[in-house]
Amino acid sequence: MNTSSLVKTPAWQQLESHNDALKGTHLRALFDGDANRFQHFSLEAAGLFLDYSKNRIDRNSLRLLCELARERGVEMRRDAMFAGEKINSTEQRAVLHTALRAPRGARLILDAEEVGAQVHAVLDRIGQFVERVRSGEWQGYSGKTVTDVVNIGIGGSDLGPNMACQALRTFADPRMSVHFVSNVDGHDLDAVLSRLRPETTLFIIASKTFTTQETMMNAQSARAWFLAQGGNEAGLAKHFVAVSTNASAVSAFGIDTANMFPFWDWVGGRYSVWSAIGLPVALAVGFDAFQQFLAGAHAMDAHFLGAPLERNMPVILALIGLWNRDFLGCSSVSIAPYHQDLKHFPAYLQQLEMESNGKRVTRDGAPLGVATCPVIWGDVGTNGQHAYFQLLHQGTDLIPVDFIAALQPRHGLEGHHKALLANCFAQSQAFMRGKTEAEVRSELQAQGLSTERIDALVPHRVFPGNRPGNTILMQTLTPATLGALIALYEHKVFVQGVIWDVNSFDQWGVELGKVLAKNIHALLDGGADAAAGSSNALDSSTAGLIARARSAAT
Ligand code: G6Q
Repeated sequence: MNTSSLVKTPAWQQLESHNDALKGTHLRALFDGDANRFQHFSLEAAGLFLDYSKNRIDRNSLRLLCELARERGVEMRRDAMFAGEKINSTEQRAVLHTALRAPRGARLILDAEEVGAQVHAVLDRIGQFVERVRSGEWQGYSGKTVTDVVNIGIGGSDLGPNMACQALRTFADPRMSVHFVSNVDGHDLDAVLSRLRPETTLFIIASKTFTTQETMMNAQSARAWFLAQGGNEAGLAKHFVAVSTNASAVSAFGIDTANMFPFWDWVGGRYSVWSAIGLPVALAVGFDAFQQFLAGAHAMDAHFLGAPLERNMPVILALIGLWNRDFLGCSSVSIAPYHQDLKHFPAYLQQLEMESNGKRVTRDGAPLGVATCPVIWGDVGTNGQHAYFQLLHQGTDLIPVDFIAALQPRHGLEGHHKALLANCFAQSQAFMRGKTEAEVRSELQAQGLSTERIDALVPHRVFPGNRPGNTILMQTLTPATLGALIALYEHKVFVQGVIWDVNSFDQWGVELGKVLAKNIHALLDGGADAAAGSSNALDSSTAGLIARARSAAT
């Protein structure tokens, strides 16, 4: 197999020499050398503002990075995705999450079917259902209205709606609580069920395939709980609905397909919050707000499709990320939302980025030869500042940070928001500037410390700075700005995937563990081990762990 052609492209080669030339220049110097750096390296789109000036780039870097994007066919591949071409080559599927948020009337034919009409037919059904539940017209088996919704799903069928419900909690109807159960660990479901009453609970079983072990097991247990706690078979239809692409499995589970909200194989799990998988979000915030969420994402789609690469927010975010990863060697990126309601956003992005671009071969199967997706992690500011930011400031790794903040809060508490924003801006400033030895010395001298003491303290109190960061701002966190924010990162991931030439839309890496877990489950249940020497024979570690679990169970 040949290695990827990426490193041989003219733009890549020029970027390498450019990197050598720029290496010695500190971010402070880049700011000192250009009074308008902020204006030059920031842009606005779909209600979001991106400041990427605190990255180790100059105008030349940006020019070359955009050239790289052009050489790799980003525009052509983007258009192919939007047009419904089967760009998910290993699964022979189109990738059309953008069609889920296109306005009514947008036309797109896929395999002789009108996609827009299908999407809006399901959206209409969601709208009607949401209205019935929220108005109290939809009643449980004892005539009571729904007070609790439990979404049972995992991965893409959990992370998006869970994150969005948290992000939009100030828009939610306080009379209804939405809970999320994903883990096969019974502690997850048990903790939720112990607080609920079956007669006022609505379960959404969310699974694209309707075969996922964790979800099926939780769904069966929820059903058993419902029947054991006073519900009856006839009442199941009022308390269990499904979101899936697999109507026959939904029926087999005992859910009437009239209570199933479908989606399609061209919607990837981690791109599915815009589909019926977003049902818990629509129930929480109402259908109008859900439509604003879709409209926000669509506004970002329109920008991504129409803006030149140099002024295209997802493209710029992607190129900066690629520069940091492949030229500066950053193997992880920290996501720091300075917004409590975005607390699940880092976990959501973890799946979006790492499952999409955590790949090591090209679409043709050739080894890549360059690093792909960095590790994505993080937590809300200001909490992270009092935990791991130390390492970001003074540790041995270079870890860029994406700061995300809203300019206006949705609470009325005096003083908090300015304190929050001050911390957000101060951290990105500190990462960029650092603190030089001269600055540390003069500060300590002013405190009257002895020269000896100062010499001892200086190495500990110097901050190298020169640490890259982006800042994304929005006016307020609303359904629309949240939609735009998610779409921004979706397209960022897409652009990086095109440049690396990986298939961002499959996830074969998830499969191996699933298959092995099935075998081990059978062994834990008392099945016989494979004969020593056979290809299924267990290693001593796995066999030892199974033996311990078996003996603990007896
Ligand atoms: C996402 C992945 C994965 C998937 C879950 C749940 O892109 O495919 O996270 O969403 O494995 O799958 P089901 O929805 O089929 O249960």
